[in-house]
Amino acid sequence: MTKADQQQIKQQLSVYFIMGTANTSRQPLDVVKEAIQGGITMFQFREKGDGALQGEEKKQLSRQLQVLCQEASVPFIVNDDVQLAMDLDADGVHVGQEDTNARDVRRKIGNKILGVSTHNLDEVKQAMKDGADYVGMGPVYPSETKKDTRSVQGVSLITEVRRHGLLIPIVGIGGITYDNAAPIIRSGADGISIISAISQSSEPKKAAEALKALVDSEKASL
Ligand code: TZP
Ligand code: IFP
Ligand code: MG
Repeated sequence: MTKADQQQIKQQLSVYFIMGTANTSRQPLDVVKEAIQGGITMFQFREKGDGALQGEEKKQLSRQLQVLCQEASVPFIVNDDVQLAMDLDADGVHVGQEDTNARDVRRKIGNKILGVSTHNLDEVKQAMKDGADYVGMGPVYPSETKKDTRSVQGVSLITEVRRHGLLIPIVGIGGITYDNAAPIIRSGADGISIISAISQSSEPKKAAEALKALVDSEKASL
């Protein structure tokens, strides 16, 4: 990972949209299409929860979403499912602490993007050793989308990691909206990761647009 690659990932984390079929009552393809039009900078397919697609259906939807992302040069990341990411030749994989060990994932995916969820400084250092390209930190705020989270941590871990001089790309996640996003960037995160504030919006394009403008302006003012 060169310095230039790391700068590119930091840029791509700006507005990182995550979605699966459980996160919308609409056609997932329409929602992601609109979010892309609004300027999301990365997308993660996270097919979990009630009525989650499996097998061939999951594969077909993921392939269609990947095509949309490719047409717009938005990196397409698969949550957890390393095999699916390899089958599709996705741009990357995101894993949590309970999922496949990050070092094993790195071995399997070569130079694809690897993201790891982290909740304390030790997990961040371990993720860096394991070859993570970025780390997710949260929940920053209470989330209605994922209830079985660790405790809400605000921006404390983001602040701590930057205070230690660690330069790994960081994205905040959990309960993030237009109104509470700015402190995350000001604390040193490179972006915000969002499910419901875009997927449940009546206008995903406008929601994404506003978030992108906010993150860009916060980054420019640092
Ligand atoms: N991990 C921690 S919080 C969360 C995940 C996947 C859900 C984020 O969703 P929302 O709707 O942006 O709070
Ligand atoms: N963080 C992230 C990300 N993705 C997840 N699926 C998750 C936590 C549980 F934003 F990508 F870092
Ligand atoms: Mg996971």
